Amino acid sequence: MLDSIPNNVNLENNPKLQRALQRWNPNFLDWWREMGPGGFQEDRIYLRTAIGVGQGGWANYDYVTMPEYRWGIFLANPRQGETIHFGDHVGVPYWDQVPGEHRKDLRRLVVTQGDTEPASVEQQRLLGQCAPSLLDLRNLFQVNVEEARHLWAMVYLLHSYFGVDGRDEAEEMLERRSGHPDRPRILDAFNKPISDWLALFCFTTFTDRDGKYQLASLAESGFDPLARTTQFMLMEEAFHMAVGETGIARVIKRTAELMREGKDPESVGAIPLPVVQRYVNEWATASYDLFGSEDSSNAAAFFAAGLKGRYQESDNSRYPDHVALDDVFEAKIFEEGSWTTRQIPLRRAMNACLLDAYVADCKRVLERWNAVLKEHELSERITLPSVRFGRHMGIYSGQCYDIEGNPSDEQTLQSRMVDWLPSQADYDLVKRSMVPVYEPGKIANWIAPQAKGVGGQELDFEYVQFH
Ligand code: BYC
Ligand code: FE
Ligand code: FE
Repeated sequence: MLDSIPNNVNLENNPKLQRALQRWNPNFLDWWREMGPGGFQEDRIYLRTAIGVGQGGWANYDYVTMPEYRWGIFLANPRQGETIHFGDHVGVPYWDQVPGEHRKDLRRLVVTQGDTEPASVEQQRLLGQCAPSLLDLRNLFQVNVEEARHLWAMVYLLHSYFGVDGRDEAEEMLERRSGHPDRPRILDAFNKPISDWLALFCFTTFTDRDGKYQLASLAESGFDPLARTTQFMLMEEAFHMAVGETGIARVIKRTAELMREGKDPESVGAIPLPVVQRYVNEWATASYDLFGSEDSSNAAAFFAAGLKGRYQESDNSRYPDHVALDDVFEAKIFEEGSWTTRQIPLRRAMNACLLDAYVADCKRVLERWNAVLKEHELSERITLPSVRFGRHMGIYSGQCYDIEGNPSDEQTLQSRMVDWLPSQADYDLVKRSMVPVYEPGKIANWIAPQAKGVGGQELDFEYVQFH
């Protein structure tokens, strides 16, 4: 079985890694059958498989059943530079082994990153049962197999570079479970249920985008295997985010069309804009928390050690100073009745810097969603919640801010929460819309069709062949 793993890490000539994967793989497959997409393991899905890092390595579409998917192990091509370009070790050659003094931190970063990947598959496991079209169903499974490949990527690092501890961590990746009371996934957003496709599209827009920013910051790492592994993963992240962004755009389009016709979207099983807004608020906020605290000694240590950089750290025009010892990051915070500016030493504020870059990216997505409303001559707009609203991590957690980030008080927040976050009635409404549509070329009533097919196929292609 292992000879069929597409890879560019010379697996053929690495008996130690082969043995490690031979032990891990059956457990992985057991996990996939138990926690992967529920009910579709025998069906043939028109999926893309990465078989190389070059251009042609990408465009391999064919029917496969998911347990037979060829999960691969890829590193991006070697980087331009050859030396660490930020933190305390600027100019030191990239590490191709784990430096002893950074072993604990690196292991933790790899484990945290790796843990999110199977978590997301678990969160999405029942969505196939209410897919709005065959193409959406196929796209969900493409995301799922790629997240599982991301798990493979981190497990490759654990087995290759972290010895016995790495092997144990690789096993534990398959033992934790999203939302489990005793063995939860590591980061909070990965323990939240994703019960419908509106939540899926918000998750892939906002939470996979956290993935993009975290992976990009790890792609700057002085530990070269981590940098090149995450660089390759970023290519797959673009598809996940596109599923989310176009998904929400299609929901908005459908609702806007109905509103233009003077119909109440809910009465025909579509989703009213305020419900979309509340889902956006829920998932954007949960994703902000994934950046960790704005003021973080961990972040400072990761940066100093050259393990985790800022977004596009190697771009000198973005960051003239890659040592970051002299600067501060200013965070506005409301304390004891007035606004103050907290000055965070820049290295301690690396999570905040990454969050800033992320929020700017999210704003561009919202502009594109709002362009759909504008095209339909509607005055409604979707907005992004303030980074101060509803936080459970960081300097704003435990404080009272409204959705726009203005200071508030607990009572007001309580009374306004139904306007800002989804209520049980919202979840129920969305759930009622989720009727499965599995006929090629057909689409559910709550969402507009995709603009085009995938893998060179038309919209009405049979993307999933049921057994
Ligand atoms: N939930 O110093 P702090 C993806 C913990 S998504 C629970 O503020 P730090 C994907 C933290 O661990 C990308 N715990 O933060 C997307 C620490 O614990 P200890 C995933 C949290 O450490 C969709 C304490 O709180 N990749 O790939 O600077 C589908 C204080 O932490 C949370 C990564 O995250 C939270 N939200 O930064 C599939 C990259 N936030 O020390 C996949 C690797 C913080 O008290 N991870 N804590 O025990 C990291 O770089 C960092 O661990 C974090 C946190 C950015 C997550
Ligand atoms: Fe991923
Ligand atoms: Fe992803």
